[in-house]
Amino acid sequence: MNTLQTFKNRLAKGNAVYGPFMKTGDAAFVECAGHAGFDFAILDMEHGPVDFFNLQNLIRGAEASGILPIVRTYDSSETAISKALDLGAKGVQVPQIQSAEEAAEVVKAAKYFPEGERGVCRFVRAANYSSTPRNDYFAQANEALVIMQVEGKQVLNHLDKILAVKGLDILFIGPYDLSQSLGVPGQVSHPTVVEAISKITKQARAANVVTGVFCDTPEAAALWRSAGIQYLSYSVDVGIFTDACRSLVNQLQNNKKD
Ligand code: 3PY
Ligand code: MG
Repeated sequence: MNTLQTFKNRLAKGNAVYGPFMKTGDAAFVECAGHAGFDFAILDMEHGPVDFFNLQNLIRGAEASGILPIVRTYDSSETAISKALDLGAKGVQVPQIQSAEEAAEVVKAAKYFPEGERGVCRFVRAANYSSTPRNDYFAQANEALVIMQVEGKQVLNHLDKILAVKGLDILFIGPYDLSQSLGVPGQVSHPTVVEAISKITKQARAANVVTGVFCDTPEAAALWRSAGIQYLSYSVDVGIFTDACRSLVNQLQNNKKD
């Protein structure tokens, strides 16, 4: 069972955590990932078809199978962030962070006073619809993880300022968007992209900020784990299912005729 606290303890000890992106919008896939032993699932509102009504069922699926529900918001707006948290996400992962100012706004939207100015409502799923005593709820809500994605080469010029933003828990590197901004779209193992990811990782580790990255091969996961990245988002539900189908089809087509 991955509770938020056990998850944070593992990161604090330097351990790795693994989890896929979820794009199908079907809670069964989230439950499969949880029962299979992944640590977290990123419920994707940026590139997936998921809406907020659907999102709450994905979060229920995560809770039922012991996997930590993180929501990748569709953007960095206040509603995108606070609605995901209201529904019970244990963390938000915000794409395309461009500046320290934007990063500070994200923290403000994700935290209640005194760390932020998140819009207040305690009649929400995250507060058991008001059953959670109010003081407990506001304290516990401020524990949710704040993960920010950097994925453009322009950001590299002021990464130090983003890393200094109070309330940032994990700096996540998006290799696909990064590859595009470096002029090699989709080539996530291109030397320029690998060099940029290594540089960001070193800078973040020097600032004592936990890093995360997306990978879609076991080799990339091993490479980035050995570079000290701890939050490893491994592929996507639909990609994992496609790979499993392809490998099965290959095996079946190789059956000998009797
Ligand atoms: C990227 O690689 O751009 C991401 O956002 C992670 O999949
Ligand atoms: Mg991206």
